[in-house]
Amino acid sequence: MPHRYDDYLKSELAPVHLEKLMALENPKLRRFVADAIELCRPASVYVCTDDPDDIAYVRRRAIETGEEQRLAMAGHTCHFDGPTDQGRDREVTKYLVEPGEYLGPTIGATDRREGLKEIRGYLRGSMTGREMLLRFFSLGPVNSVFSISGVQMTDSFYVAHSEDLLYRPGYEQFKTLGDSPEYICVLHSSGRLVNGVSADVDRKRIYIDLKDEEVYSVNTQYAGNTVGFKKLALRLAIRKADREDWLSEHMLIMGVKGPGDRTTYFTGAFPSACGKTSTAMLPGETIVGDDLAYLRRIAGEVRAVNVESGIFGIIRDVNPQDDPIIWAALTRPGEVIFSNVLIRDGVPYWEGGGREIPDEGVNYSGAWRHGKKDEKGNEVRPSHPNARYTIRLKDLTNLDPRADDPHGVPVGGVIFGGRDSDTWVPLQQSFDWTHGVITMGASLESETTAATLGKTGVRAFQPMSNIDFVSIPLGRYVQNHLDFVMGIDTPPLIFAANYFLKRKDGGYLNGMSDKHVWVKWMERRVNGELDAIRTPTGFIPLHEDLARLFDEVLHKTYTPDAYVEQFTLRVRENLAKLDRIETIWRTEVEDTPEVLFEVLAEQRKRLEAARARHGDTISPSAFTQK
Ligand code: OXD
Ligand code: MN
Repeated sequence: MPHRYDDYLKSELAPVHLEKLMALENPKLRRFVADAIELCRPASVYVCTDDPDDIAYVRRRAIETGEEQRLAMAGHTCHFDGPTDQGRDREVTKYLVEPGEYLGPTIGATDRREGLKEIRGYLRGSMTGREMLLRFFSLGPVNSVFSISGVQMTDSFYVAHSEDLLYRPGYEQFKTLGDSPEYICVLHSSGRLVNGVSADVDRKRIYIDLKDEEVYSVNTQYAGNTVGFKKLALRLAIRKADREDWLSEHMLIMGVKGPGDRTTYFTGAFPSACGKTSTAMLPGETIVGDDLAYLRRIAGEVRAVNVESGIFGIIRDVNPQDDPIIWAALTRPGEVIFSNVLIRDGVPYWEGGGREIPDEGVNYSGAWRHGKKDEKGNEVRPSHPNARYTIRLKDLTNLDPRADDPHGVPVGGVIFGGRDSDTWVPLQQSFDWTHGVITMGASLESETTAATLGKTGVRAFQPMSNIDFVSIPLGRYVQNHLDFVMGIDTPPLIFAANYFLKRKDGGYLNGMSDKHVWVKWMERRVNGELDAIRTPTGFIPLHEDLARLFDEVLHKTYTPDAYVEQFTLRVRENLAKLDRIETIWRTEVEDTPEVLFEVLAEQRKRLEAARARHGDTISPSAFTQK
């Protein structure tokens, strides 16, 4: 049945684009698009299908508009975000909630009516003289029980181009929706641009409307704030997962090789810039995804898919020794978008990249030369600590053969890990699912990083590494994790990893590649092949098993002294952490499940009993093998 907004669309869209939109036969979509056009007033509208010509158009226009510049190597481009737009902005990212709806104090929210009024005010006329793009994607493999459709409207060719690398094409899948309203809508405008970057930084807003499943983002370009299907859709997917009884997580997915031809799949939740991508990229193993996972129970198993099909990764420290596969993808012809690196003569440079950084070039601050200071007198680094690369996973040589499997991969283990300099041992396994969800996932803390704006290195509560994105009351979110394995005979094992433990003198206790040994140990544990030592906080490895794996995997000797230093239980720190965690769950979260306090209390009892017998630092040899 024709609607009044159909006439409006007819008057605004060129026939070729109108036809592509109408072919979707989706009334909610037509209403949303008509409203967005009326609000943002673009000069024209371009509807992209999955057709390679449409995709090539976006790529070409990103260069022509100056949002991306061509680099010396074929297919490589660079984009700069503004100096105050270099990370996810938590302060101005909010959920729009109805009066009376309460998500809890840890979750930024604002009144829906007020918020819509404010952000729509900023969007009004924001696309004047520019083209609005419509892009359709599938979150998760196409035509799968996991997949969610999404549509993004944006006036940024850089954003639309990035999405092309990061998500599976979804126009054809959208057709199969018919008139269903079950998909995610995102409207983004970079706002007023000066020298190609969003100028009205004090009017930067990212609002997520929980009622209509719509996301609005304005006056920002940084992909974490604008690429709708990354962190913005994650927030809506967590709501959907809550309604439908599955999990939407900030997790990597990888295949770890065991003896013979065996591959065991793991998911891993690490906060941004805490080793998620480098774990998923361990050499000899296979990557399914490095950032976002949907998990479902299917036929008595936990199965997972990667929401994405590309990587928006931190480029700092990507070098031929530590990340040979990514390095190769970044240094051969092919489609790569670099952002916020230093450019000199068409070549990108970044810190820790293993090549000498020139003394001058161009970066997000404009012309740059060594020693440049910003207006506050702080040194401007050649590349931003959160500078990034965007690539397709299929351009990597280690992509798992099942990465696009519509049934997902079976999950054998779940890893939780944060940036923790003084408390957790480098590796441990929980006693069971509940113990892992509570003392590892829901107790995760991590020092802040450059992936979000604000001070770095501050210890922060990071349950499941997902705190920035949780969109339901936090207690309910944890309860969903606890309930998730109901009816599953052998739930995945849960592990806690800590790559960032330090000695008292401040040096890291582990090398960057040690994590490879840890995942190999986890793989053997999932397959019931190795013993472990039972400590008050979980099972830890035996020295002899790690020594064998260090030799096999890294060809390194792993001494008993190193083992004891790394795996000594720091009782005081663990008790202090329990205090912090319990206080947050008790005083800041209203709907904490009672079992969380019981499990934390049991952990406290075990730690206190161990301290009474052995003191504040306890060597692994004090505990028994099991
Ligand atoms: C990301 C992030 O970009 O979490 O993945 O910031
Ligand atoms: Mn992330």
